[in-house]
Amino acid sequence: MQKFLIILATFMLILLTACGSSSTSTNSGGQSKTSIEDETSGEVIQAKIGVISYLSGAGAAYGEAITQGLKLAQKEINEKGEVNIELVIEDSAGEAEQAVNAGQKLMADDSILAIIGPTLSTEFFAVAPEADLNGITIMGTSTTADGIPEIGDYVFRNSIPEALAIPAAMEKTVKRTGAKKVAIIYGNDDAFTKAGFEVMKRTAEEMGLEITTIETYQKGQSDYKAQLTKIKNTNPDLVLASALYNEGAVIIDQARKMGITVPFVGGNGFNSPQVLEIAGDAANGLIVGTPYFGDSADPKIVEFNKKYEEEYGKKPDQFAAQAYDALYIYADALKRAGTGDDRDAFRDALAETKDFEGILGLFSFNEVGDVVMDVTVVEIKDGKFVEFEE
Ligand code: 1QQ
Repeated sequence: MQKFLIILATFMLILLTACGSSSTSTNSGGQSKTSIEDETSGEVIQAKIGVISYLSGAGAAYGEAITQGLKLAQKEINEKGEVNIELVIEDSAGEAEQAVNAGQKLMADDSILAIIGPTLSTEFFAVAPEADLNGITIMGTSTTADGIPEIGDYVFRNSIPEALAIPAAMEKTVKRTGAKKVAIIYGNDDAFTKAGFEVMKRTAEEMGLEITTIETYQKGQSDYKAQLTKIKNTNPDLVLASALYNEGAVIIDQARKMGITVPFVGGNGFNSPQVLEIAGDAANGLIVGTPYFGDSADPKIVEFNKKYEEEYGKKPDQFAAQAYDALYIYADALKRAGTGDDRDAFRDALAETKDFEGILGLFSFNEVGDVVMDVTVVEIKDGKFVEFEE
């Protein structure tokens, strides 16, 4: 019996070790770890970056785009040979608790220099204070709620806040349509959708627009008829919707089916090809503020599209582009830090990022670690994202 128990325990231990880690580690570009020293001797700087991403669940296309953008950048950066980045990728499933677990695992690993992600502001607000306390840099590539960089000195993002994106889209839309009455719908259980709502309400008030009704929904809801009926009855000139694509695309689809034909204005979460995938032509008339327009004639974006398509067989979206730039911003900081194993030196170098030329344009952090960047407004017309026509 004792023997059997020992065998069983050994077996369990092997099983536990095998299942213990769900993370994937990639190290393309192939620099050998043993030959790596710091920049002063002209050798490659080695760094391990933890990534927390929304890779499974209803909004997994966000995380897929982000990790693909990161991996493409990783490959290029490593090929250049100045720095060699290894990515340790964890899935957060869009859940704050899972993101915290992933974050703790990465923070506890001394070989991890810094973190990228998590994807959603809701997740980021749960993880970033702990990263800040632990003195490890964390940077969001898609987190757009107010107050993210203000969490602490080690907290950054390269995504434009809704506070910039939404007013830009609202102003252009109101100017073109002459809208006076707006209805609002938003998810009241998510940091990003709530932040977007606050910006919409504030901006509508500042612009002197009449808010006809404010409707809310919850994550995972599939029937929005009650909310949309109320909206329809108030006869607005515009609908302001603060939603992630997985709910937002369903909302706009149901709205069109109920005969709500007015334009929709949304935030960053709507700038995903998934909106077209889910809502099809119903998405026509959706207007969003974004740092990225994929069909831009900018040679940097044309080139990025080409490389991304070669690698993944599809066009990149905003989330892939932001992640791609983010890893280049990290690589740039690494070079200036001169080492890949000093968390403080890396933070200080990153904070000094100025006029970095990414595919999203010139990029700098302001004094709190928030972005200084231009907003583009795009709209869906004839089943395609196009630049907003004034
Ligand atoms: C946030 C967002 C989402 C759209 C990220 C996918 O902006 O949660 O802040």
